[in-house]
Amino acid sequence: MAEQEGLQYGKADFVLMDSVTLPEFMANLKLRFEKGRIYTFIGEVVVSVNPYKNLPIYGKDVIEQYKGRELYERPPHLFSIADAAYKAMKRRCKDTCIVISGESGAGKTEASKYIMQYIAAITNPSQRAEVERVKNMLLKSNCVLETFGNAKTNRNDNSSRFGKYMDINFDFKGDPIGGHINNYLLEKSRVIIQQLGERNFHSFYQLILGAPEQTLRSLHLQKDISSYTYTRSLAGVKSNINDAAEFKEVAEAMKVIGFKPEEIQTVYKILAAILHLGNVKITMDGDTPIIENGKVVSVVADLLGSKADQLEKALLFRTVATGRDVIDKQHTEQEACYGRDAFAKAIYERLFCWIVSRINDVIDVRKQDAALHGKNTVIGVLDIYGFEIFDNNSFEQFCINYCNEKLQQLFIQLVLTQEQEEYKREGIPWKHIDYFNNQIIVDLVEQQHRGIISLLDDACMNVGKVTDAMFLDALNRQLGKHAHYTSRKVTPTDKALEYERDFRIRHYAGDVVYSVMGFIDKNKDTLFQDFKRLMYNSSNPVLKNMWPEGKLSIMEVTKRPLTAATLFKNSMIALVDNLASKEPYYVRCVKPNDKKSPSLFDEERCRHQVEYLGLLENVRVRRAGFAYRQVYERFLHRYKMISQTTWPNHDMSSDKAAVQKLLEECGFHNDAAYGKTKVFIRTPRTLFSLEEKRSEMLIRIILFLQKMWRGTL
Ligand code: AD9
Ligand code: MG
Repeated sequence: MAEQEGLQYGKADFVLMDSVTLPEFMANLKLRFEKGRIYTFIGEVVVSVNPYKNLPIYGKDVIEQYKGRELYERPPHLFSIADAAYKAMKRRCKDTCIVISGESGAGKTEASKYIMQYIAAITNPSQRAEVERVKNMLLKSNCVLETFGNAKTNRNDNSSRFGKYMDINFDFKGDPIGGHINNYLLEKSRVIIQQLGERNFHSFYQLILGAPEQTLRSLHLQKDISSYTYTRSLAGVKSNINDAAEFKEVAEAMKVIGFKPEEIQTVYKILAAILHLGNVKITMDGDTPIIENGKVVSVVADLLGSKADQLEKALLFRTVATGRDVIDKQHTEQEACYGRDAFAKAIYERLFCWIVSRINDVIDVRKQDAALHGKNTVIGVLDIYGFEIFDNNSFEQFCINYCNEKLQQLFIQLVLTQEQEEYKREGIPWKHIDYFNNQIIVDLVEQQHRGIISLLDDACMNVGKVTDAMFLDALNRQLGKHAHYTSRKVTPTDKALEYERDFRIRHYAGDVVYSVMGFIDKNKDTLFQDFKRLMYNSSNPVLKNMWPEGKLSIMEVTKRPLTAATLFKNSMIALVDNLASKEPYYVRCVKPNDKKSPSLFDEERCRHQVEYLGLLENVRVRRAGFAYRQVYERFLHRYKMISQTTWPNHDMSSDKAAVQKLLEECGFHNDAAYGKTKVFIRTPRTLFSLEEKRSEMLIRIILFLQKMWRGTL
């Protein structure tokens, strides 16, 4: 249990509470928040409350205090968890992962950065140049990814709009030798439209407000966000984000990571092309769609390394194959505008994925290097978009919230279920602790044939025209009676929309009403092949490389790609499998209020989070549980030298009896329970004492042997 600083700061571990009740939990959380103690343990889980102010608790001096120490030796901190994961990886050669969860704005991304900084600070004592290089890359990659993947939302000024899982690889010495980033579904719809009060991705503002005059001129950009449809929404609103300064920092970081000058130029060109593309105006001239501002199209074509007439054609026509013939089919105005926006979103998404893969190129452990380094182990850090509820929730929130359901399920599986099942299996007396199991909601979303994603895919695969309203009807038919699903009848404001448009999911973290509008389009994620071919034929080799499938001719494109929701579901299932294969460490982030205030502890909001995160159940399981368990044989292998009964071998009826005797002799009998195959020890201190006794005995044995060899015995 964690070192206590003094009772005025509350209990450092919720396990120490006098009684496990919600009021006592909340009182302790509040007291600690108000005293600037934002971290509290539940055993090995760290609960963190966003302080919304800079605290002097991440410096070198603090890092030194945590380095190599046992979890319970120092006050709770992110560094305790980082060190525990690192030690497990180094001492026991275990792959570990740190899963950071909590709702939007609760502090996950900040926590993930502190954890990485800690790992960087405590490794490579011999200052090997290659390791320093890798560490620098890993740290620098954060700011680049945040620029392109984060945005201001109504919940968080720097909200992650993509999921990130980063593996850090270590060599046998425990030094980082590389890494790999997996990114999950970027919220690309933000490129073309944002909710009231929100911004586009940071990258656009940084370029417009931070790039030197000369760069802006070459990109035909004005230093004014109101000039562009895609960035206009918050023009004139004062922001406390310093885009200009960040532009410089990110340009520098990209250079350090190894982006070549022509690659950085291409990144700027792509951002500028998207901004200009948003200004392309399409109208109808009779039944023919036309572009009103051809000059803008020329600028976009130029920036993308293609020809203006070809881009114009791709915007206004679509190549379709009818039997053996290939014809140019003219768009309606609506189709052309849809195509333009889909193109803008797709270019941005490709750019983002390309940036991730470029970073991976330089941080990935090359195969030959891995062989050189021998066995390498991994610490994974997961920082993903948090659960969110907006005034208007769409397909993106549906995916994000489903992702959070999956992570909650993993937590339940690993922390609440497995632990209890093991006690049952081992025959340890145990009073079952109840908790809400959200598997039912995960199934509602992902179940084969009957889940929402399956029904959405059915709607998208249908050859006839299926509308969002028809999809909603299908949901209602199939899921109308599900305990976590309801559909709402919305009185249509527009006569053309005479149907219900919303459905509600009762998520583990609260009810969310999703507007069904746009679900089908976003799930199909159609991008006309003409745009892909256009990009594949770009004269800019960096851009061309981002679009390999543009190589296919229209006759070759037959296979229907997987839908966005199914791709996301598959990636989530793979992610959870990966996390479950590692030894997990948890950080559970709580957001103290919705005002970003450092002094307000909104009890209602916090209580809700404590409840849905299952923190109280976590305390109960932990409190009734045991900190350490080991099969009898291996336990003896490590500690048998402590007792004369077991050293060098015991003659008792079983290993279990021998372990019992050993612990009795040491006076730890009351702190242990004896299962069928394993011994369970309740408090870490007992283990600590056993370790000390073992070290003492080992020293005595060594001295004894030395004397024997010298013949002085
Ligand atoms: V989201 O799901 O990506 O929308 P996060 O990642 O949980 O969300 P984030 O880490 O971005 O939240 O934190 C939000 C803001 O809270 C930060 O921009 C900081 O201003 C503030 N914050 C969070 N953690 C800390 C901290 N340890 N110290 C100081 C913090 N400020
Ligand atoms: Mg984040």
